[in-house]
Amino acid sequence: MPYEKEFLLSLYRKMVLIRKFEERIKYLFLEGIMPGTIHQYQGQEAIAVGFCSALEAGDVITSTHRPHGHALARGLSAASILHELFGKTTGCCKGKGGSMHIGDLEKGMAPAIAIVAGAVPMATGMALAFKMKKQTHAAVCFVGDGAVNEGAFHEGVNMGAVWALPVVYVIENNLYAASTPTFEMVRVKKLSDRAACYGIPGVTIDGNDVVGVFETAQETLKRARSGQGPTLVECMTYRITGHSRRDPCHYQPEDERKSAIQQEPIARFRNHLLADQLASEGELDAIGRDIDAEIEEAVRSAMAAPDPAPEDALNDLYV
Ligand SMILES: Cc1ncc(C[n+]2csc(CCOP(=O)(O)OP(=O)(O)O)c2C)c(N)n1
Ligand SMILES: [Mg+2]
Repeated sequence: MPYEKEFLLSLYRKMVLIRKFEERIKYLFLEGIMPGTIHQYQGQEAIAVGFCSALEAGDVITSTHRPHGHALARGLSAASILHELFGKTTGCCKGKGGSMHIGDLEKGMAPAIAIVAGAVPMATGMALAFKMKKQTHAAVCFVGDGAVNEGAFHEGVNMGAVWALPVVYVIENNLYAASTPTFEMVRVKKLSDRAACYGIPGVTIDGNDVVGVFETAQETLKRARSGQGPTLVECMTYRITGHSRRDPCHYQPEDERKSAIQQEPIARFRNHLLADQLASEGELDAIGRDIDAEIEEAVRSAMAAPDPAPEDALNDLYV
């Protein structure tokens, strides 16, 4: 691979950070220690990491009801997210957003929107602002496959196309919208075929290949920044966790699930690094141990952090 070892290990590290973060909070949630609900990102890590690794300072991403992976990939700390999940004032949204509204504009992530496709017009609007201000920044809009049948998706993507805005629309096709199989909801064979109706390029790529995703991100962002407009990128992947809390995934056929797990992005990339002698087992395990320590410290500090004062409830409201 034509990449420095340091860069490849940074991709691996970020994917493992997301996986371990999600696995840790799954138990905090199931044990009733963490409040609220969560939608998790296990299995889709290569998409957030591949795309966010191609971003620059000043670029912005939008996210969905499944935002933890996007936030970690964009550089929000595990601690600032965990504090938010515990509803603490020290969280990235002062504890007022919770899981589905994670974000930090200073880090280049608009607080996530849980309404399916709700962030599409917002990403388009931020890209319009970049263009009007003559900035070379770009927006990356992550959506699920379920978003493509929402009106907001059509309106947002069409407007981005018409005005050739610097935005990349990224569909994370994990084959399900909650428990509904994606290809029972559309007649097209590829969701990227929808790009034709907006007159923009559409591609379908392997969303479990982190380096491939990174390369597509580089190409489509270059296009966006140079005034050539948006691209619709469909990343094929699989959600190897439940849709949300306590979902046992009974609707995922056993053989489909088994083969998807064999294709999951982290083990695949790890095997690749080892086979190409780009890293040793010891080095990769040490990365995992570092991350375990980082997450444990974040959990400890989140649980110890102060709860918001009741009188703060009406602060930061937009009226
Ligand atoms: C407009 C709207 N309709 C319904 C919901 C309830 N809902 C939350 S997530 C979800 C499924 C979304 O599927 P997809 O877009 O494929 O994302 P994934 O969950 O697979 O990441 C639904 C129907 C919602 N949040 N917003
Ligand atoms: Mg989906």
